[in-house]
Amino acid sequence: MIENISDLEVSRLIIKDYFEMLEDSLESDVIIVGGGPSGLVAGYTLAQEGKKVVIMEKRMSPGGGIWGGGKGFNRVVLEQEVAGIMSEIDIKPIEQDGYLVVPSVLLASALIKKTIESGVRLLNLFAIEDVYFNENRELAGVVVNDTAYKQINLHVDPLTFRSKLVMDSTGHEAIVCNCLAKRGIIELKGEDTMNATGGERGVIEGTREVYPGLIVTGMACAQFFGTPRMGPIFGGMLLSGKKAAQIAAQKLDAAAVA
Ligand code: 48F
Repeated sequence: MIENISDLEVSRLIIKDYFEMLEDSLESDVIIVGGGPSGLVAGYTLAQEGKKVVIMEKRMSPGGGIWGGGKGFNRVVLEQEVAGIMSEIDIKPIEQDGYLVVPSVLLASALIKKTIESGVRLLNLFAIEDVYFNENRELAGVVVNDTAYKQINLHVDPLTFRSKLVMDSTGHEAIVCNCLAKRGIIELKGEDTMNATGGERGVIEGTREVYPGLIVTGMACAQFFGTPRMGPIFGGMLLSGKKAAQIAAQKLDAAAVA
């Protein structure tokens, strides 16, 4: 029989655990803005290599565009090249006509589980509104507010979080890139029309450091380089996350030696 629950103790436990994580997240190796497929894969891969990673996601649930499948039909299609990633996150996809088919809700939840269990600090309901530069004008963090304040248009001053690298994993919004573009620091080409092959290739090839301290992943690459969108095929997003993690780890390791 459940009895004698202390309501105050429940509140205290939540506040204590959350604020310990929050304070620990103020400085990290990598801030990943956006918890979609590319950001989650980059996050758990880096965390498994011992890097300190914070993912900031403006919505309640990470997973980005995965949940909706295609037009709300809750399946996603992936290329055979991500079979290894499916094993990493413990999913057994259906193989059909040379593709992998997975329930979108399963893919989103498996990626989230893997990310949290790998030690990534996940801050949801965190909306990035600006970037933070170090004294050399390299990207060195983000300026963040509460999603709810932004939704009700309430002016509350934001907080700053620092990191050695920032990833723009915000998909079509490319919010970090846009913070630089609106000041004329970089130029965004804007994504091209639907073409799955060109889109997937463009995302993988485009995953790179596009400004000192800023790595783009996923659909943000298409916004940056003007490559096509590709609809509900997700292998390119997952491979982009892997490539982004590799680039970030190399940079962090090189900086640690120097
Ligand atoms: O859009 P999203 O899933 O990014 P992705 O990893 O994957 C793209 C695919 O889902 C799909 C596609 C093809 O396969 O075309 O679109 O490139 O996830 C982006 C995440 O970033 C969050 C947003 O809520 C989503 O979960 N996000 C967007 N703006 C902000 C943000 C912001 N200002 N602050 C924090 N998170």
